[in-house]
Amino acid sequence: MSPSPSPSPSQPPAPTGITRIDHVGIACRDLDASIEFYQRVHGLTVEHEEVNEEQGVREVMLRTNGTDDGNASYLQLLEPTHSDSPVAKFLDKYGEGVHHVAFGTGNVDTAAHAAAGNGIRVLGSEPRPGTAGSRIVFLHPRDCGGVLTELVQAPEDTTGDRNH
Ligand code: V0V
Ligand code: CO
Repeated sequence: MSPSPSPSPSQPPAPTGITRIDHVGIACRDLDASIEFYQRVHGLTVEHEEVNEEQGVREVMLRTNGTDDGNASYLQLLEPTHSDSPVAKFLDKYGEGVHHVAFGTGNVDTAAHAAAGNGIRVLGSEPRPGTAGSRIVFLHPRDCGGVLTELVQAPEDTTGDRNH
C-alpha cells in the first residue's frame, strides 16, 4: 500500500493558497441607494447584478481593479431578499456595513479542505453557486477572528470580466 498523502502530525496543515481579495461584501438595506453612493462618491459602476435565492440576496458587483492572477477585485453590495436570510439577520444585529471578505482561489475544494485542516469550521458540506457562476464556501467568523470569510473560485472561462 502506498503511504497516506495526509500530512504527519509533525507537519503543519497546508494553507488555503488564496491569491487575491475577490470581493468585500457590504450589507445594505437599499441596494439602489448604495449603488448610487458608490457611483457618485467613488465612480464605480455595476458590472453584474443577480438574485441568489439560496443565499437570500439581491446583489451587485462593482469592479475596483484587476489582480495579478488575471481575475479582479470587487465590492459586492448585498440586500436581503427575505427577513430570515443571513444578511437580514446581520442588518438586524449590526446595521449596514462590512458583512464578509471573500478571497479568490484557483480551487475552492482544495482551499476549503485546507481551511478545515487548520481547524476552521467550513459552513455547508460542499461549495455552493456564487455570483456570476463562481463557486463559494463560507468559513465561520468565530474561527476567523470575527471575519465571515468566503472562498471564491471564479468561473473557468473568466478573464476577470463579469459583465457577461
Ligand atoms: C454572524 N456573526 C458574524 C457575522 N454573522 N460575525 C462577523 N460577520 C458576520 N457577517 C457572528 C455572530 O455575531 C455570532 O457571534 C456568531 O457569528 C454566530 O452567529 P449567529 O447569529 O448565532 O448565527 P447566524 O444564524 O446569524 O449565522 C451566522 C453565519 C451565517 C455566519 C453562520 O450568516 C452564514 O451561514 N453565512 C454564510 C452565508 C451568507 O452569509 N450568505 C450571504 C452572502 P457570537 O455571538 O458567537 O460571538 S452571499 C454571497 O456572498 C454570494 C452569493 C457571493 O459572494 O457570490
Ligand atoms: Co460574497
